[in-house]
Amino acid sequence: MPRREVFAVAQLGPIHLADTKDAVVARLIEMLREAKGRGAGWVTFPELALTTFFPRYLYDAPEDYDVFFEEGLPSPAMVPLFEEARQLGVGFYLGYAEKVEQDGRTRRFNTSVLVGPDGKILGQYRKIHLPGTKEPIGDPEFEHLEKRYFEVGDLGFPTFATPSGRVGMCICNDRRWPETFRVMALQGAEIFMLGYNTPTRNIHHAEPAHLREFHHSLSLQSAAYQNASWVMAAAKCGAEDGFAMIGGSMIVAPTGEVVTRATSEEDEVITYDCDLDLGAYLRRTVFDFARHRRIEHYGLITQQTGIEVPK
Ligand code: CDV
Repeated sequence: MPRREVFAVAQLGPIHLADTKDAVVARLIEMLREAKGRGAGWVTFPELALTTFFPRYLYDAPEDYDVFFEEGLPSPAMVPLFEEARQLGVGFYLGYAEKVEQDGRTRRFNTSVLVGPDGKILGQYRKIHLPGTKEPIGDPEFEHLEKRYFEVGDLGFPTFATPSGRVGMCICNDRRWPETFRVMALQGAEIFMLGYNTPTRNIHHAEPAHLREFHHSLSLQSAAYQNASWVMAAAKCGAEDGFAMIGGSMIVAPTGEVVTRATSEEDEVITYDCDLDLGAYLRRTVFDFARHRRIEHYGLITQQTGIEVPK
């Protein structure tokens, strides 16, 4: 009996500073219903899906930026989404800014949560590869202050058993680092879910616009192929108060092929009927990790971060 499941990716168009969380959640619910109508059992929503991409702005006092954060799970703003998903029997991935009392102090993370089709919280992931800076660079066009507002995630790259297969989560910049996906694949992940907010202009250096989408796609396609897993990638995109972000939400098969891709920079649902045994076949053959990996030669990957040229 082949294992098949329809997965949906719900891309979000812009969320402006003036937009309320209630209005955003209403948009998420509309897309959830559309996904269910197309037979989807799971929906992947973007990174920081409840607000504008606030790390582009400089705030000093926590009371000025706490409005972007969620406390509790579900937070009050999330309750209607959790309730609707449970009633529809649809599982989902949702990115949000998390504020939590932990280890005797207030901590803030760029987080995603995985909720099962029965409404049960399966687990969280806290973003590890935080891009940008802690201090402003002084150019409002290119500020990206994730290191200011968030701590590096402390949960590793966990994976979660679901009725549709084992799911691993990551967030945006994590997709540029192959270690992210390999660590999840080594735990048996068959489906990677991720949300992203990727500025259309590179925050590091000027480059041709087409490279932004190319590198996004390249990262996801190689992650899918090299780990024989499905990738569900959801953008928040379009111009948020004039700050443009790429779309390109997509579902990638374990062969590395993009099987469906969003065409707009607005709210848009894409779906695909995924054959989960396709990945299992590749993991028994070309990517049979147990037979072919040579860990005795991979030590440097966990022993050093930067380049150290041998003497
Ligand atoms: N939100 C992100 O993590 N954005 C990064 C940008 C800043 C490079 C990304 O990888 O798309």
